[in-house]
Amino acid sequence: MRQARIYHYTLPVNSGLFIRDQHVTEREGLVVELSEGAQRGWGEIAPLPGFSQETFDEARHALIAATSVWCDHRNIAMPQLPPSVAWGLSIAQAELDKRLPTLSGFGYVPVCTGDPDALLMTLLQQPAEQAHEAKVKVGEYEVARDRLMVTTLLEALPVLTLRLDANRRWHPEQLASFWNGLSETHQARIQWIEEPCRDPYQSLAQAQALGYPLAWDETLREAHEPSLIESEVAPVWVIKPSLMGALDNINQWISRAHTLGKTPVVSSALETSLGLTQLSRLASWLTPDVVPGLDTLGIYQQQLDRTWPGAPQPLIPLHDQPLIWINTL
Ligand code: OSB
Ligand code: MG
Repeated sequence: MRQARIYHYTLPVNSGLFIRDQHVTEREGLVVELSEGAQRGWGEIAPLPGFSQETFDEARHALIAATSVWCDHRNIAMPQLPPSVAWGLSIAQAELDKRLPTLSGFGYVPVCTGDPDALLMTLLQQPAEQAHEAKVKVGEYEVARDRLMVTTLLEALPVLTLRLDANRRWHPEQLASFWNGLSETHQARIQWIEEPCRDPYQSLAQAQALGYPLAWDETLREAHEPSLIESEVAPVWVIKPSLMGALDNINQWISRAHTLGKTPVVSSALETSLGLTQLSRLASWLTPDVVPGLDTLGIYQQQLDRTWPGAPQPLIPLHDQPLIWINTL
């Protein structure tokens, strides 16, 4: 017998660093629990405002309909579902089938919250053998301020390399001024710049002109000519599963990246500790050689259902969240 349960969580967050254009103080999402005989699997469905195409209500409706199909042993048309729903259901199914390995590296690249000293403390506490990598969100303040932050970090820690993410906030001239203002040795320690400009063709043209390594994130999820995302000046693809769809789909993105010689990097879309620990397992499984971008648990005041090792927030059980649906056939 198959059974599906859906929980609805609402958790306070402080997400300003990641969702900069909206004032979000609460993160709302669903957890689906699939069971079949003694096997069980869980998945998180949480559209991210400002990034997901679907709303929370659309996701909830689609999830309820799809769980009925699942309980009925019929095939779920995954490509027709909103990405967050397809991802959550497919990862719950993969857990139930024991296809998602339990091994998890729990590695992540720390994000600079704007305080370079706090980031340096975090980096110095990391195991010595772990590569010194960090991510800096740029483009919110003046170019000179971003450049000062980057050079301060690079000078403070000579082994450090940085991933930069502008979330499309730079004009091509600002990007050029930022990049040309760095010394060549500092440029060589920038792993990549993620989505520098509003128009991806500007990011591409500037990568060709300036020679910085470009990473695609938002652009991967928009319909564009393959020549744009496959361009050799963009060696990195940021993979955000809950914005991209079912596990099969994620697998295809990662294989396509590998085939093209690109680096796929698993990254968070502000999941709770439940979703985040699954992303860590996914990254250890499918992209074992790249440290994933999962330093987002800090926006939460609680952990949900599963713990991230070393995280300070108290754990709250899933069963304390309202159960909004049970589906049994
Ligand atoms: O642009 O990569 C982004 C988190 C939520 C929404 C968008 C983004 C992010 C992150 C996650 O930056 C952290 C990471 O990728 O290292
Ligand atoms: Mg990004």
